[in-house]
Amino acid sequence: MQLLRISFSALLLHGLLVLPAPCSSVTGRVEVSPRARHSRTLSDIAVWLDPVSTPPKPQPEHVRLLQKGKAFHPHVLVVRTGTVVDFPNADPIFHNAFSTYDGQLFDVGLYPPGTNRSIHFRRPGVVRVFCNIHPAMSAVIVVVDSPYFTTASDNGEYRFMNIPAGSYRVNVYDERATGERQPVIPLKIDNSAPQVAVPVIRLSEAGFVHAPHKNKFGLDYPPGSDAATYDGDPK
Ligand SMILES: [Cu+2]
Repeated sequence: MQLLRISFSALLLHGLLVLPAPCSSVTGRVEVSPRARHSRTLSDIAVWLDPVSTPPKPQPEHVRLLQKGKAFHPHVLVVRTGTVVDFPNADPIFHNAFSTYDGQLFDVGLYPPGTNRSIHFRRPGVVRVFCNIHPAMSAVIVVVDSPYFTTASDNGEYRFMNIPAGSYRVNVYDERATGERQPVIPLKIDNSAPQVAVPVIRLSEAGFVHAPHKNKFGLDYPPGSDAATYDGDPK
């Protein structure tokens, strides 16, 4: 019973009780007008807070981009720099995953049902991912130098919890946005308010055209490949 009488202040004094540092939640909304024909939801818009001072590098973490039903799930994946992305093949057929975009070049080769391939993403950037034998398959991996990232809800809302005081930049990425560059909003958090609201971020998808992509050799997919339809639509 004696132990139970240890006072709160004594625990603090001995460093046995660590009070959480004050943090704020950050909320906001992305509006897209006009929307592209293929856009039925805003849930594949990436949103992240870039800390102005670089946070320490995390331990590599594994995140999954599933190949199933001849599609990548999710269509847009946001990960922190240093993350290993696994591409498990849950289909009864072979798949591939490759990117020729400058965010990170890779090609995991053709691999059989029930197996996995992994890629370590070491630098920030937007990486468009395709399958070399199924032209309808595409995904986007947004690699960010920040632990604070998410995708918007179906109607464009987002929320970050427990953000410590500091200076940040709010970034968005919408693969169908056609503006010159996607907006970046400076944000200062001093934790004096429990909730910080970011002004609405407005994007436009006017002029978005879905063009078929090339295979990993930079050539058109051979005739007879699956129809090159867009798989960015929510299933
Ligand atoms: Cu495939």
